[in-house]
Amino acid sequence: MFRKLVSTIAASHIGFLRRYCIRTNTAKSKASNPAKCRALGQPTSETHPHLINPDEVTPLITKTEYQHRRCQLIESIMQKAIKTSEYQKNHLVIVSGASKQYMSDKIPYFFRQNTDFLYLTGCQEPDCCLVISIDESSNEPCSILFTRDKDDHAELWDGPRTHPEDVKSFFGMDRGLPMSEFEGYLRSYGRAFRDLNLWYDFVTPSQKNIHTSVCNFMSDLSNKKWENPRSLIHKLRLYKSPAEIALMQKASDITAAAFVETMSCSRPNIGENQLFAKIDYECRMRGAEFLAYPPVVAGGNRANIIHYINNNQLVEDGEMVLMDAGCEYHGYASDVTRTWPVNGKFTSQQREIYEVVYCVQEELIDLCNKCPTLDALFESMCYLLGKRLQEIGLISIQPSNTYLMKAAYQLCPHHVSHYLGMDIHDTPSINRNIKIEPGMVITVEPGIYISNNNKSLPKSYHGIGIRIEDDILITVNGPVVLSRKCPKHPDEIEKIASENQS
Ligand SMILES: [Mn+2]
Repeated sequence: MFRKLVSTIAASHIGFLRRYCIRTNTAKSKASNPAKCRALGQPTSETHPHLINPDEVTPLITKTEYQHRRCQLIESIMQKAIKTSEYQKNHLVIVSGASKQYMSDKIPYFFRQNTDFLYLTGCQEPDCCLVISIDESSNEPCSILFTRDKDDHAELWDGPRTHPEDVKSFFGMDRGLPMSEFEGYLRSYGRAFRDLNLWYDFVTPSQKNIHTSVCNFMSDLSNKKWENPRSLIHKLRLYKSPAEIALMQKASDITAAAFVETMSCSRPNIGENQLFAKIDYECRMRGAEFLAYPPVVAGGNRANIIHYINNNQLVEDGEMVLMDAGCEYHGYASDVTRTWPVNGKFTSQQREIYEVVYCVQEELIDLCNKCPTLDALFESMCYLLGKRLQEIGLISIQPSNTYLMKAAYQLCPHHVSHYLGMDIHDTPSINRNIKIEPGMVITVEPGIYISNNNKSLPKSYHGIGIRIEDDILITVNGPVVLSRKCPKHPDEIEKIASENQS
């Protein structure tokens, strides 16, 4: 019946999937919620009512939203299949979660879930796997979540694991199965449907055991046809839902407030590690789980090392601090950079360069009204920086724009923007040459870096490294600066940074 539906008329499968989605979304589990008597491998509204409301799988993201994301993925797969006349085949989609990583012996790193898997399931446990089958024998696509087998000893050490029986009601999946049945499931699926399209990321596998099983499964198939679902998932992740926007707004608010506290505790000879500790503390105290990435806390000339994360020097009187930091709030990141004088007062050269970066950043945010590509935004940054540096006499007046932009690029060697979301460099398979659209979140982060080794600029400017970075939501009414609560005007920066000077 399924095959008939999709093959009769191309458009009909969309209607079919819509009906499937509506049915799944409104279906009420008749069984009483087993989570009430049995703990899951992650917070629920019963165990963590301060974090999760009923019907949410993760904070603010409901079971319905996760089901909708899976439906959207099925839709994009079918749409792609129709274009390549593969729609009559059976499709098997496998997206694995991450495994725990160890720093030594039995000492784990903090667990980070595979983002694509988390986006589609909301499952926060290690070693799980999502399988979606779209086949001709059943009337509907089927989402299965494989979870770790019960293990009393392991659970004594690491806490409870989600039971496959609880997967339907909590995650809104069609089925839950124990991981020990994964290989058997693949084998019997391969026997039943010889002509199938496998959707699996062979390029960046996230779980060793799953990868081995899928490779074995693939080698046994007579028809070895596969595609990577990664870019389809990234296309969905690129556009943020209202709940995701609310989470990102909160992440930005927390980061902004933490920045204000951190700036205001600065004084000469403060350690970069102390500023790191301060921003981390202020973010966590406001509800963030942790910083979304190792922050750059760079005093003086070290700001010219773009990815400086040693953070182990003292910031001397007269130097600036460049801090690139942001928290992660329930799976969503913020990414903010501010640069301020550690003693609360810019020198005239610092202020001169700061104002150039500040004005260019404001102009670039304004340019987002025209929905350019990120690469076009980068070109604009080079041009605008070049123009302003010419105005203050740091780049010589030459007729050619190419010269201007090249000179500016030498002072800002990094891109001006990336997509932002569950990952810091979000949806990396999405090219930066597509026009930005409402629903996307991007960073705007111009900078000027004049190291002590710079041979073309006067010595009085040496050791100045400045970047200003904000998180921008694109809407139909123009750009919204999510990190707007983080001060950046030079007067405001000086005021806050001089609050606690002894
Ligand atoms: Mn950034």
